[in-house]
Amino acid sequence: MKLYVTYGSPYARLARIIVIEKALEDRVQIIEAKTRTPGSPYYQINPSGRVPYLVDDSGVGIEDSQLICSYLDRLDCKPRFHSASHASDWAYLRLEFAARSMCDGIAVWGREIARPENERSPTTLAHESARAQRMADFFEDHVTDPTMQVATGMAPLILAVAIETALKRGLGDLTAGRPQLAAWMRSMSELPSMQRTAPP
Ligand SMILES: N[C@@H](CCC(=O)N[C@@H](CS)C(=O)NCC(=O)O)C(=O)O
Repeated sequence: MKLYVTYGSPYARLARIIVIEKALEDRVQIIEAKTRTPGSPYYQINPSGRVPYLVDDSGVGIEDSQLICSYLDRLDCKPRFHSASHASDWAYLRLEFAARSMCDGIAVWGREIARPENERSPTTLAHESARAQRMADFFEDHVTDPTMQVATGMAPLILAVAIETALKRGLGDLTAGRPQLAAWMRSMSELPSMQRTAPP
């Protein structure tokens, strides 16, 4: 299989983490895609131009980190991050989707800050920065939930990737002044799969 990524993408990082966690490195070739480039050859492979994108052994391509992580996790029929009980566990699901929402906002901030300075929207930056702070407050109160502990689902991985992306892109340390989130993040950052996929 081929997994198309960029090394700065938080979404592609989630797929790369699952490849490591599920010991799929021999089966999945990681390929760097050229995104956001007019005429990129990658658009012939994935017309949306987004990463991550997985092409399976029969040549069928699927996009979106949510689908790709679920697919990779289930290859051995022993999903560790997509348990059947989570599928209807609303207490867990609301945390997973809150983490996705936080990650989406941080990705928007990252895209905006990557533009030339005269093309950036201060309104968008301020809006996403405030959202990230509110979401960090929310998770300060929820990271002690049993379902937020390592290897119980996608929610902890998404939140940890979001927080590290914010730090890397200059949005700041969202764990500062939030002791529970800081302690939780320290243990998440020690995971080999997090360390081996840290953005350049
Ligand atoms: N919902 C998608 C989001 C993927 C996404 O937005 N990827 C960004 C990188 S962080 C991308 O490929 N952008 C290139 C583009 O918009 O052309 C997922 O979870 O995979």
